[in-house]
Amino acid sequence: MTAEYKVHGNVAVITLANPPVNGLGLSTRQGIVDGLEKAQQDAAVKSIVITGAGGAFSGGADIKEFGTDKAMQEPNLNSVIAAIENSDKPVVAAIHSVAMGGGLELALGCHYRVAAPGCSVALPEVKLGILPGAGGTQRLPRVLGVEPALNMIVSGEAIKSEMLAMLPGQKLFDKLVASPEALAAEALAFAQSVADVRPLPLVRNLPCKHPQGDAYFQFARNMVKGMSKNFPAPAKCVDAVEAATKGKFADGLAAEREIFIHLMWTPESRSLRHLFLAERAASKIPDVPADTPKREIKSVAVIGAGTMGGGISMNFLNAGIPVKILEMKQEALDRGIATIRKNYEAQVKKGKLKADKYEQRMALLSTTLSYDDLKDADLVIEAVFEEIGVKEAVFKQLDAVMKPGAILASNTSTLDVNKIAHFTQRPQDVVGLHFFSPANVMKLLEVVRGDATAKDVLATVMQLAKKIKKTAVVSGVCDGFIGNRMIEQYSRQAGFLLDEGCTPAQVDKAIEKFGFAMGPFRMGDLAGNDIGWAIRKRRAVEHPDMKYSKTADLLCEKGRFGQKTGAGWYDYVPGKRDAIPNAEVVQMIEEHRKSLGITPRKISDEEIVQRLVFSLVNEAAHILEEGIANKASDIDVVYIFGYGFPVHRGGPLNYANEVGLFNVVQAMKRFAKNPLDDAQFWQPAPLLARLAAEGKTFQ
Ligand code: T1G
Repeated sequence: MTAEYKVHGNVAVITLANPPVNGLGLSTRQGIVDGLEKAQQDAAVKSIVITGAGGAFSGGADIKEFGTDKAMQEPNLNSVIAAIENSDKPVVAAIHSVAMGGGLELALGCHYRVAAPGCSVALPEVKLGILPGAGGTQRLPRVLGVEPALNMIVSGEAIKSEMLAMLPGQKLFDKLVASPEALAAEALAFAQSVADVRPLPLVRNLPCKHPQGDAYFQFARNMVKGMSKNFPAPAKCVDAVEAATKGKFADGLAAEREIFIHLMWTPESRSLRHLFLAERAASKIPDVPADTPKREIKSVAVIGAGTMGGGISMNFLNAGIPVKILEMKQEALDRGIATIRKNYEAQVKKGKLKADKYEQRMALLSTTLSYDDLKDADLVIEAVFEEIGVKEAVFKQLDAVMKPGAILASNTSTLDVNKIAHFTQRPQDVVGLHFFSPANVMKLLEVVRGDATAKDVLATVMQLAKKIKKTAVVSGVCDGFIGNRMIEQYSRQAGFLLDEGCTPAQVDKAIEKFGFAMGPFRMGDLAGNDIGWAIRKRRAVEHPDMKYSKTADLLCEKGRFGQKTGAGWYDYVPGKRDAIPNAEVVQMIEEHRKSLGITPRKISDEEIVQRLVFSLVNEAAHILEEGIANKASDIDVVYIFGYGFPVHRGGPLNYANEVGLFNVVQAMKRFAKNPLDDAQFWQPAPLLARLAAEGKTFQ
């Protein structure tokens, strides 16, 4: 049983013990009701305390149970809460650290709540595409007031217990103790003090009204509508809280339950729950045990003070880790430091960073022109020009100066990490750390595992990634690793669509309607079309048979590199990001079609989206079967956090599962018949073909 029962004097204490966050799984729920039953039967027990062991009161329903029978199996959470409310003896929740979702709802079912300061309190269900399903939308407004409660439920954000305790008229906490250490004793004393109080107070009996109900909820709906594109749950939260103000508690609870079950089965909720677990699963490497010893990273060196080197450095400064940046020339260093300062000052100006914190971070930063100054760093990350000869020179220098046991990392986005590792005498200490620009903003970090990379190096960088608030995914060594290898096929399809009859705006609009923030052509203009141009030139040498549309090269030959040159696929007005279609570009594409003897055809948005998205799916299936990625969910994490795949679709492979792999393969067979496309590419990857044939999904 993952709930312990112990009697202290005349108080029974039920302690949730389901690490890591006391998720309210079936056995924990059973343990609570068994404890309540024991307490009712024991005449010596006058009152009851429920608390959580370890680092949480409770993180809510056990997300790992969702979608299984256990999640709804009795006693379900509503039944547990009903058992608490029907207890003959007072039940006191002793809350600390984390009280979220079902955990907070459990506490709201208790007669009293005693909290420690510093406890993160939230109803974050909306972030999983659902809403509180155990009375949270009905009880929280009764103890906090309608507006503060609705704000918490719609945002899903955590608020500290001491802040909530200050809300005028709040009835969430009956007592806020002085410190977390004082909670246990104070909760016991409180439980004794209310042992004889009758009637037992029930949150459900509190009134729940809003003075301008209709107007307020209309305002709330308008606000929520604007901020929840693609997600149905936030608007439903408003409906559920409004129900709390409209009628009897039982009716409101029934309304909440109905909405909860509806939302649980929406594809958006399935996607969000998939991503919640996928993001956390990414840090687990199948052959690297969680208890693998990690190397201590007390200081970091960065080679290169350019855009990437500066952004990378900021991540470590933000985590309080000293950074020494090396450049070849003083002016390059000065420029790099100035850019870091500019980035911080912009954050200070926006109120996102306190001035003293800014100075603390800058105090951790030093610079040098000499490799010898780097020798004591525990980790060095090179972020120099993307050319193998330059990398070779840098790694040979690093190999000569860095202390034994230092980790040598390359920020390369496409080059062979195995080759780089063997420029040194210590390939086991070499790893790829592929940050995404802007490196101090983008959450994704591809950790590229060389053949020789030691397991403790991997374990160390995965732990370090969490510390610098990155979502790290391990990739094997191949051209483009995971994300860039997939976007290569996506970009090829985008080019073929132009050859066959689309305009850049039509392709972008179709995929943006699907949910991408930016289509491939607006994205190219943002990143710089010259980057893709350089990669295609390199690829033309390495893979001469790889078929591309020539339109992107024609565009670059006109110097239309994108926003940085004021014009690319689209035109741009200085200082604005609006992509303005350009007639000359459309004409250039038309003339190119004519030169190929292609008669343009009308292409549906559905075909555009399928070819772009399924090209990602097929390449991902190859990446999986080659072992470049450890699991399908890792690829979804890469593409959501690094390439803007729409969150409500859950990632390319989650989306393929939703569509049905049989249907994906059927579409690919159609595309393979198109002579202007790449029939060879559209042969389903063996893994995809097998799963589709067996009626299975990517796991
Ligand atoms: N259920 C199961 N496992 C959970 C969990 C949960 N609710 N929350 C966290 N974990 C696991 C997580 O997968 C990871 O596992 C480990 O705990 C540490 O998580 C009826 C139905 C609590 C603030 O949405 O926000 O209640 O990787 O890395 O940064 O209305 O986890 O170690 O194997 O995030 O310290 C509502 C979600 C559920 C809370 C801790 N509750 N969790 O953050 O650690 S729905 C939530 C969090 C619900 C009711 C409905 C955070 C945290 P592993 P972590 P952290």
